[in-house]
Amino acid sequence: MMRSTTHLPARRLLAAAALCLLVPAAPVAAATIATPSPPAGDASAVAIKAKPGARPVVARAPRGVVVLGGPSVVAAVRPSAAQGGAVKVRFRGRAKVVAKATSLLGGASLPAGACSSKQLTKVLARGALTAADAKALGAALQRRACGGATAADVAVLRRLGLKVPESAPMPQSGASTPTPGPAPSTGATPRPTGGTPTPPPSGGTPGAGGPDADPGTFGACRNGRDDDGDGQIDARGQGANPDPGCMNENDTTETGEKPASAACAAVSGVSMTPGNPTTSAFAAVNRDCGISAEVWVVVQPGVQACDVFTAEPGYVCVIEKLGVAHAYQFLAAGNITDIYDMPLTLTGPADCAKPATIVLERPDLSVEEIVEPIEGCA
Ligand SMILES: [Ca+2]
Ligand SMILES: [Ca+2]
Repeated sequence: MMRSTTHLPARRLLAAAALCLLVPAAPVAAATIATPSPPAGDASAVAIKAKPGARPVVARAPRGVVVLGGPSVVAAVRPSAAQGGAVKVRFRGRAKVVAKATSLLGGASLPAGACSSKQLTKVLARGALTAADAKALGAALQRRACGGATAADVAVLRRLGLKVPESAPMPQSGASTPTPGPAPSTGATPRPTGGTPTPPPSGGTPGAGGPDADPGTFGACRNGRDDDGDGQIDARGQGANPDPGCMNENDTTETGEKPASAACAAVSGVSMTPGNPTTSAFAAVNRDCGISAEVWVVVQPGVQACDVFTAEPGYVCVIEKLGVAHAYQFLAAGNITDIYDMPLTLTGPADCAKPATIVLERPDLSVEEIVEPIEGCA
């Protein structure tokens, strides 16, 4: 008893001292920063003063918006099909906005600090793009916003749904041929001189002028025609039965998609729900199909609501223009998956005469399709 009373105060002091070492002096503050909402087909950015090396984390991004950036700049890129709204990012520690640009493609420029490193090439959220496209978008936007953009960069930005002003020519409706001419440099952004107006990227891609290219007006993916004769027409959003060979409406060929393997097709497909065989359907992609980054489904006359269940977290199903169901991983939340189960509600009684299409977009950007009659459709 005596012993403990004499030693207790010293022990308590020691314990209190140890506790002081464990408790941080002050909680680490987090700053949330918002970008201006970019117009459709454009990009906005904020220049930021934060700790060097601080990494922004996306707290909120409208559907389809791509977020790029690092410690001193964050850009919100809104492809034409993406929703509007500001992007919010969080930084550990103090961070504040020092400059804003609402329209990077309209000619707003970034402060030199934001351009001195390649932060816009870092993808924080890829929206509805594949990882490779999001990366290509970042690199092209970095050059576009900071000077040094090439015709190939402009082509990449346009292919991914951005509206780049006509400082670099592109074939327009009614234009006769893509004949080169001097580029009228109307854009306010710094651009390299020369202005060679050829849109195809370097490397002499022969496919750009292939058999189903349509020089002069819109390309093969938005001309309303079945250019490759496979019964599918144009890009998603351009027609009721889009062609998976079109990456988007600015693509110049409808070709490139391949049939999925027989093993995959055997265990996958679209079927009507037995209790409601007119407007309720189910699309399934199963294990023999291998990993897909994204899946989209076309059932006539269209899909008005969808859901997706996969083996990995973070997937959403959205309805795109003209009733295409599109399942993809929102904000790259984890591993991509090989199994997709997608309940679908159709816009009207299923058109049993028309096959359903399931499109598998692979991580290596190749595209496979399953085109089959709708099971249980009468
Ligand atoms: Ca076409
Ligand atoms: Ca095709």
